[in-house]
Amino acid sequence: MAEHESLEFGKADFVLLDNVSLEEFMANLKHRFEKGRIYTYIGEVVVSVNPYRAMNIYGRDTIEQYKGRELYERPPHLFAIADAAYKAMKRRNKDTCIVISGESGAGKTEASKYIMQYIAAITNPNQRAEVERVKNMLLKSNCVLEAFGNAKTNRNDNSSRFGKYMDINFDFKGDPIGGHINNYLLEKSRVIFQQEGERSFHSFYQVSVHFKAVADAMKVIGFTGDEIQTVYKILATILHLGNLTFGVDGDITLIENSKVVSVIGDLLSTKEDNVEKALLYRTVATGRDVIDKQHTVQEASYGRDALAKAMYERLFCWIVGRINDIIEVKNYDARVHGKNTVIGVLDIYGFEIFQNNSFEQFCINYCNEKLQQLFIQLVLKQEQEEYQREGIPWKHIDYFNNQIIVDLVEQQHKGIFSVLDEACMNVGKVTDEVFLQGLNGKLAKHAHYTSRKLSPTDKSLEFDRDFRIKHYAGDVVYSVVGFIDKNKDTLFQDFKRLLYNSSNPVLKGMWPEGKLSITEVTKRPLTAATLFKNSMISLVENLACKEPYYVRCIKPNDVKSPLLFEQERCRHQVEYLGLLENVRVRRAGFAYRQTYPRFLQRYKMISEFTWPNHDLPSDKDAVRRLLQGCGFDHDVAYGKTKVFIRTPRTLFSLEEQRAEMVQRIVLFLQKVWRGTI
Ligand code: AOV
Ligand code: MG
Repeated sequence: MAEHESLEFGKADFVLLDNVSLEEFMANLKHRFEKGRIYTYIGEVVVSVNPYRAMNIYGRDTIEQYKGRELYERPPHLFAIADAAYKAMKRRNKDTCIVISGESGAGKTEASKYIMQYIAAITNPNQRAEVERVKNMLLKSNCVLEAFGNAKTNRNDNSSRFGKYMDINFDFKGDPIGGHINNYLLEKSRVIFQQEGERSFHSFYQVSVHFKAVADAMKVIGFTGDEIQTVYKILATILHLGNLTFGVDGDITLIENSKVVSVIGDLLSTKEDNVEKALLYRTVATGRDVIDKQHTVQEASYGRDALAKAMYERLFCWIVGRINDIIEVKNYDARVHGKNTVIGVLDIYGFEIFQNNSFEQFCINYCNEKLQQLFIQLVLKQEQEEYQREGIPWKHIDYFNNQIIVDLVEQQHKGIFSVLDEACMNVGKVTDEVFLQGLNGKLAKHAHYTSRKLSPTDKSLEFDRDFRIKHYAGDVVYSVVGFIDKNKDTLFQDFKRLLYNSSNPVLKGMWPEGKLSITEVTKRPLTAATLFKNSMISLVENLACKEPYYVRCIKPNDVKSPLLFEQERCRHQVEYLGLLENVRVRRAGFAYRQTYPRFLQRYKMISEFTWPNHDLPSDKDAVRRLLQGCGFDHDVAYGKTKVFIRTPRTLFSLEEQRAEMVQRIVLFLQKVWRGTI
């Protein structure tokens, strides 16, 4: 049984539902949400519903209740999952990971923070100073990354606009000794453009308001004063770039508000003239000559925006890099200290649909497809492997496999990313329309792709430049406008040189490739799509070789209300997350499993053969004897190390018998104390 929570709160584990139907699943989810129970298990997976209110369930006392306990011993909680991942790592010397998924605003980032806090709280019992330092930094780094990588969107006021995977390294004692952060594609276009109702990254609004908290966190982590000041200056530069406009005088392109240029020159510790030149001209190599080619107003504006985006992205990656320098494990000698193991925590940007969806949403949604695919594989694989390992036969359950959509995006030659890269490499005129034609040509018959051209009467495809993908989580209409530019992601070399030549060493250090002159730059850089695809593939490989724990987050409504459980909205998520299939797989197999010694520890008092101790050759024999005695032998399979119980009812019954015995023992002891025996 999942725990000792009263049935008044519904079923704490969906595998305990009387019938596995969508109706029952939804009724239980809703009932628990309304009773303030936001977590429910499916076996070892936690389903979480965003409460949109402060819950009093993350404090020190709660942490103590979960520490070192087994998953099923307490009401469902993130802490139990974190503890399970930690125990598995410590006991079995295995790398584990916690994968948190769900759509935008479902509660992934909050969950990842609670998990980190839990791990920090339960480790380092000896209060070693170095370990405390590491823990403090791991926690503080969150605050900095959120300031620079999160923003208000129409889906979430604190939406992650980058993907984050954090490894925490542990020594042989199980104490954190360092970490490493991998960040994935930051939505940098937000720096220059936000949809109505949205904002740029938090950092820009914190320049005067909250920046002290962020600057303090940076200081604690170990950023120097100069570094923090440079961060400010870069933010200010980007804000000023936003005010810069271009005009023409005859055939000369000029900057209309040249005062801004001098401010930028100061901020970047470089000459005003150099800034102006980089904004208005481009150095090109023609044969042996190198000439300065003047930009058109359009080119100059493009360059300015590209500079603002690139400076922010570079700043963000630099911050991550600096944090990594500081938190990375140093001087660890495995021969002395034993194996160094990790727990990885993944918190990405969730699936999202906006009024306008572009390249960024396409990448984000593809990332979610990849993770859904991983879930399908691992949750099924793990289950299958467990049965195989324990020598128990297993039965296949049908589910929607989204591999077809993953392929649609990432397949060589035929996939959308390939078509995009091909369009970008065209020698002739490269336009978004050419890309769309390429898609229509290659994917006309694909069940998950359509476009306005292919479905002219479809009302959801409003514009000629729209195409639609049937994602696992819903249909999304994307506009091809901007795909080519965003994929090429060109930043004129002149800007790189400008920043490299700054007399501010911190800024200079961020732009090492500015060292190259125009004639030395020959290689075509990888496109944004290819880089992202490669990073996703390696992320998935990395996760797949660890023992995974899952948190599946559900967003109860679109208005951030703590009271509203929008039935349809939730049902849709339950369906596309494959939660019902998850329950079925879990149940078609066995609802409950436990190692023989632990099983005995809990239930031995209900059988005369095992209480207080058994004299059978093995714990396995003892468990068999116990279950035969209760008449449950038919509902049970005996694996090599674990007993598997198929139906929850058997477990209920065992629990009832146990409760009865406990009561009898208590009464007996009371009598002994009172001296009536
Ligand atoms: P996300 O990470 O899943 O979205 P967040 O974790 O940022 O979503 O959650 C969105 C908001 O919901 C938070 O800012 C809180 O106000 C509230 N919330 C979430 N979880 C809890 C909780 N356990 N207790 C109280 N409030 C909560 V995105 O980053 O957009 O995909 O890209
Ligand atoms: Mg988030």
